[in-house]
Amino acid sequence: MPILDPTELAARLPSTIRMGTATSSYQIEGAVDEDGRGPANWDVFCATPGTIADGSSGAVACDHYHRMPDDVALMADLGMEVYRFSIAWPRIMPEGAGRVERRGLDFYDRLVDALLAAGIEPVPTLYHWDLPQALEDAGGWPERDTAGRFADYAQVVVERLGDRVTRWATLNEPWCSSHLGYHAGAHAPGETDAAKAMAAAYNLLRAHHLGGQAVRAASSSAQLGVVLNVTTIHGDDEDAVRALDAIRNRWWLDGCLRGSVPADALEAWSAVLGDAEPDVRSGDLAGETPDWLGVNYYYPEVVTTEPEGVAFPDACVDPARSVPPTGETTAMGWRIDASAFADLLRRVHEGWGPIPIAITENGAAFDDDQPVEGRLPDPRRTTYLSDHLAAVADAAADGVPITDYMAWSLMDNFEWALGYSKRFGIVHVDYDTQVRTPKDSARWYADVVAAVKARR
Ligand code: IFM
Repeated sequence: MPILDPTELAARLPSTIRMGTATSSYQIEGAVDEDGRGPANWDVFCATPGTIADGSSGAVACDHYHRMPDDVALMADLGMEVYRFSIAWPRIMPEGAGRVERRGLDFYDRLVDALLAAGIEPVPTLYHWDLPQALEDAGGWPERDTAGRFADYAQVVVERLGDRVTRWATLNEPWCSSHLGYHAGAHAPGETDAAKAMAAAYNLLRAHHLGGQAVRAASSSAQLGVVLNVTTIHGDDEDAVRALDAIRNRWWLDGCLRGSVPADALEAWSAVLGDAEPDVRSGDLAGETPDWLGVNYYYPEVVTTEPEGVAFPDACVDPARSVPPTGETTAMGWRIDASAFADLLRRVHEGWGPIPIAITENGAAFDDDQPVEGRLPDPRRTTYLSDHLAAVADAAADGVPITDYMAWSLMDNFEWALGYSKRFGIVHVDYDTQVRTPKDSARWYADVVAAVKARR
């Protein structure tokens, strides 16, 4: 579709939708050795040869730790209303448990104050993949104990910031932390063990529930959320679609919103354990029903059972294999399909609603040019955002209660195993000088946000 006129697009969106951007700690902060921060699993993973495409790490990233006031001013200049960032557990509890590092808390305290002063709502995520290495050494997410340590950490953070922050997300995309980290070996800690990935996935559900209880205990006004990267799955083989859907979507939606795991996923987990049984205990998921759900959407999956299909990174999804995309893709090689986004939102609402849904990430990496005299045209990213915002408007018009849209990402940043080679930002970052330049997509997006605000 052609890029929509910002006013026309804003007129289709709910006038109440709050708009902004999202980032995460390890991807932007840098300053990994400052103010008492302890080592993270990603520091160790990046130091392992062959793990990161360009051999880089998040050691400097966007240097946001030192440039935070300017980055908040940049968001304010763009008219943003909401900002989802994550808190680095290794800054708060450098050993993963016990001792609290006051200087780590102080940084987020300043960030929250700066955001509020700029009229931007802070929406922190408590865990966006940077686990204290001490906990990874103790077994990481496959260990039950890690979920309890997460709850302790959540309590400390919410006690400090809960007087000013209302909306909290426990976890970001726990599917990645479990399946990419412990099965595909593509994320920290780089393991390739299906049984560990499933135990990690289960303990992340427990962490959401235990952490959620801690959030509510620490702040009576907290609005609790969790951020899931669920997606639409197509394919001509029903069993294959169901198998991937169980692990990718229903595990997380049922686990977080209903306090149960799907029977077919449990069966698939049992199958990889041989004689052992999954360690599932009564009351494990009986914690907290979230007040809101964060949905991160990038692309739909297409599955096949044919041998030419490619193995998925998920554990336990036999017989599903991935059909490689044809047609236009982003620089990540991901399909572009905005109508699948609207379908996903309708499905989540119909199947797991009613719950307010915040779009907590959506965006695209493309091979941008360099800025010239402060301008950087990025029409493909603007088209992607325009099409996907139109899909959000369609879903909202069908009754899906969508509260927010947060573009991924505020600025180019460390794209995990792909290093700095993929740029998702609406703001360009020159990693040599740390100069930020809003791309044309940021200018267009700022006009959409202004037009939404003008409707109120
Ligand atoms: O950069 C990531 C982010 O950390 C989590 N969601 C997907 C983004 C793009 O890959």
